[in-house]
Amino acid sequence: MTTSQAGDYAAKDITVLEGLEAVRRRPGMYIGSTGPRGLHHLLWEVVDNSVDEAMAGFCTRIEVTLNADGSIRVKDNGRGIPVDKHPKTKQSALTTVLTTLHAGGKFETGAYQVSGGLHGVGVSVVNALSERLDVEVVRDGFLWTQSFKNGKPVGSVKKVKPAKRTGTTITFWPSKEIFTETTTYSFSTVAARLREMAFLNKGLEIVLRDERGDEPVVETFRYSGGIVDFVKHLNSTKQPIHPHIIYLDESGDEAEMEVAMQWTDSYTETVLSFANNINTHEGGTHEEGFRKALTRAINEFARAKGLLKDKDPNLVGEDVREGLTAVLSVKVRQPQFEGQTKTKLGNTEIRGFVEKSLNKLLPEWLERHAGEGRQIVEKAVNASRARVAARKARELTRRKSMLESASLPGKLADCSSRDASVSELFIVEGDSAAGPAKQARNSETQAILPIRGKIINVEKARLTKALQNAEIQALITAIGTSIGEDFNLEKARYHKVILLTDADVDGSHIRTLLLTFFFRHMRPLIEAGYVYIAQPPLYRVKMGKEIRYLADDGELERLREEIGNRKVDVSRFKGLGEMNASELWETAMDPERRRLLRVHLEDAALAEEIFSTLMGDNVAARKAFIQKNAKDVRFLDV
Ligand code: 0RA
Repeated sequence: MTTSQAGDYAAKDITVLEGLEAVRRRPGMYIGSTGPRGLHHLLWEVVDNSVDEAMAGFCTRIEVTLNADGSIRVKDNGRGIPVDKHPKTKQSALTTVLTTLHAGGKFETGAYQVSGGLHGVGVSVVNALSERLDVEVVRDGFLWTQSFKNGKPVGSVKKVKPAKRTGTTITFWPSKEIFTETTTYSFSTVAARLREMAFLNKGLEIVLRDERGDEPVVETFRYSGGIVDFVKHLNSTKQPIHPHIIYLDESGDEAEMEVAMQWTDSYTETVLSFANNINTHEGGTHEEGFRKALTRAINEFARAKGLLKDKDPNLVGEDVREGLTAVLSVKVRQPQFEGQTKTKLGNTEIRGFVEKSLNKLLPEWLERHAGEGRQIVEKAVNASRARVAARKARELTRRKSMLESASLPGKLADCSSRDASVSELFIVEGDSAAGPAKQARNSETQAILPIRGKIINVEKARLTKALQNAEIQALITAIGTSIGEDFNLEKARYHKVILLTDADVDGSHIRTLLLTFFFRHMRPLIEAGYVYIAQPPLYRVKMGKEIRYLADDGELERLREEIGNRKVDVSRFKGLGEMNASELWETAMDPERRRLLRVHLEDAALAEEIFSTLMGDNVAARKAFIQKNAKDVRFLDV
């Protein structure tokens, strides 16, 4: 907005309205998309503002309510958005914050801001994309309110009545014109993000209420241990190899950092990093500093205690991080977010800050807990031995040639197209289903890879072992991207990898094994949106001449309600193998008629929890988890 001269209200107002019109014209520029992700962004934006108040030390409680009428209310007990009139604009600061692009943040310096990244676009963007938004502020002894329609004020700020304490309540109704796909929030997505926020802001109480169902659902997140509780939570289904969760923190002029970590007996590493509460999926300078200091501290401790001899080579980062669960959180005054998804921290000064802090703190901790230090080193030494042995056995070169070899697996029925963007790979369970699938397919664009029996559970095996598994080898060569650090998305031979498994327990087990493999070793394939789940129907219903395929019992029930007591002929499919080629084509393969669910991992921590719980050793935890989440298979259905 340009500065306007006194009295030049009309011109000023036009500039403001134009600003928000731009948001409505190109919403994707501001919130990424107008799909479910963009919709959720609106809420993150509002919550971020309240969390900023908490980080500044003025807010202790945030309440998020998913209302029955489709609106969302976010209430905090911060200072309240200022309502006083700006001497220049003659407009209440409240109106300015809600109607001016990028004017949402604090005016004072000194506070951390979640700006520049995914969020931080300002609540005015939420206002612009809401058909209605009501704001209530308690401040200066009064309740103040204002309402908006599509970003435009419906009236001026009203001084309603005297009121005690302070705070801000924003209620918004996402615009159905903008969010054409859906305006419904997912409870589990919101809960996961709010829980993460509560972990990252020690002591902050965040309450989530869902008033949309018959019975209200309430979850309260408050962690007095902060990220230590986060690590405890991530490791709740794993077996720690030492008792204490390591917690280290440091604050400097330019930033604050804290890290919590604990090693378990697993073979994978889980390092979650955050900058100003934003999950830095792509890493960045804070992670680089952390990794460097960690590798150094463990090596120095190992040598000092004689656990590594002079002749032994150093442990490499990969060895040191095997089985590690860590949460690294930094708060930076002016974060720079880079990378494809703007989730990579770019501030160069942070690398040195984190590394230097940990170069001091880590050795101190290890000295004070020498017994635990030894256990950690022992694990790293074992990892190192396994790695060296594998290399000695030419495992690495074999793996390279295997993964890069031009020869495709024998049982792959490939498609003829070499254009990956139109090519699809169906991973089909069992030979009996593979036959009809091969017959039915469009062989130009659809390839079939049969998977026999159970593939190896990569959660319980080191990578070298997993790579000896024939099913895994076939999978990797067929997809073409290689895995782990060698992964290259551009080499993907298909832009749709579709899991086609039975609708029964075995089918869902195989599906989870496959997803676990993708999650651990080909995560960018999921992140790129290339992994899908086909949903073959459970029922075929004949109603006279019409045939309908129904996904589940719920759909069958709805159909019965719909048709009353008309006579229908219902048959239940037992498995894919029972379908003939044309049925399989119609229900699971024909791009015009099939149902596909795209798999995506919005929240790394929840994904981690799901995979380690579903595929790990803790049977009780697995049972409890499945019972709790039976209706909400988010990772399998969003
Ligand atoms: C601008 C300035 C101040 C606070 C806020 C905005 C503020 C915004 C939101 C949005 C949701 N909750 C919020 N709480 C506060 C500082 C006010 C002061 O100095 O007293």
